[in-house]
Amino acid sequence: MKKRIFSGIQPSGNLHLGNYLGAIKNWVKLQDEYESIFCVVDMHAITVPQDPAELRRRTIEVAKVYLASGIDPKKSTLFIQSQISEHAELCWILNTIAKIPELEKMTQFKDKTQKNGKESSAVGLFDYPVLMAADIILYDTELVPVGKDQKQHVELTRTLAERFNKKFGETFVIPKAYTTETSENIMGLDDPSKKMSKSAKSEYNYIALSDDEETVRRKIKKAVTDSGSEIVYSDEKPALKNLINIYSLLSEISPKEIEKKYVSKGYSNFKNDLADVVINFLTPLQQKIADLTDEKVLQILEAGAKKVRPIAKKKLEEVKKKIGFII
Ligand code: AQP
Repeated sequence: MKKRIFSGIQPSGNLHLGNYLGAIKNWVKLQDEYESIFCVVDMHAITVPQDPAELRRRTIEVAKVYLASGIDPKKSTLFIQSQISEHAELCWILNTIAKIPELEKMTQFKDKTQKNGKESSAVGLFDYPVLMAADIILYDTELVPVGKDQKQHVELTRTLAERFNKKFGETFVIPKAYTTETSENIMGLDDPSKKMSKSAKSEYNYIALSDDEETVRRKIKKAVTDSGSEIVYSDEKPALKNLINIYSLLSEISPKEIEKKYVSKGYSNFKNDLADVVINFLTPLQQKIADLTDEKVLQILEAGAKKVRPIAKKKLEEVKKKIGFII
């Protein structure tokens, strides 16, 4: 029996290089080895305000990115989170064992409330990690391939699953986060102290997977760099380190080799070549996305929902029985 992996991305904005390099790139490799379930987590997306028409469009767009990146529906199951109501039901049950200080500690919640103000933040944003825990343990997931920014949420998932098992008897598999060096956080191009993010205020924070050539060149040109003119890969130069990481992950050239290649060549040469590397990656991906019709993608998502529904139903029934609900 293959081990099961589960992961998802929110249709909360334009997918960017961080989402690809931190998550999707790993999924594509893992689908041969693991029974893979990949979800478009639209219920997570509405934890911050979304325009309904845009949400619908982006939900399909995220699934297109999965497929165009190489997620093969013959090997992996793809579905939309809100089509399986068990996620929300299990989230509610887990809410009753999760503790408020555990959620208050979550970095993503702190970052997002800081960005938008606590007064205007929804309760759903606070509860986001509990819904994520429900997503994962509903399917007896063993591994969760995520970017490093999500490791803390997977830790909380483990805590909640263990707590439930202890209280009500063995029910959930305890999942592990799966991160590799390619799940390294890709940082914002405008601020290397914060991760690249779909919901960033400035478009100069990220390179969207849908950006055209001119936009990519403009954004990379504007990307902040550190003092000095040498191309060196070092923690003392976080902005440059981030750009070298992107270059390296997209070209499979190691950071050391990149350093060598640009000895006494300066930022401008390096940035021009980085723009070429990014464009060479994005152009075929964008073509594949354009070739996918909405109808085809919706068919794949429906077939995926049909496949996972019985698994989710069975697990939730087990949970309900254990906690004393009459089913
Ligand atoms: N900057 C990043 N570097 C590496 N990995 C990243 N991921 C996101 N940003 C980076 C990984 O992408 C997957 C999907 O993330 P998500 O959409 O569910 O939520 P997120 O982590 O909150 O992503 P964003 O882009 O920052 O979205 P918004 O701005 O809407 O919150 C996850 O595996 C994540 O680790």
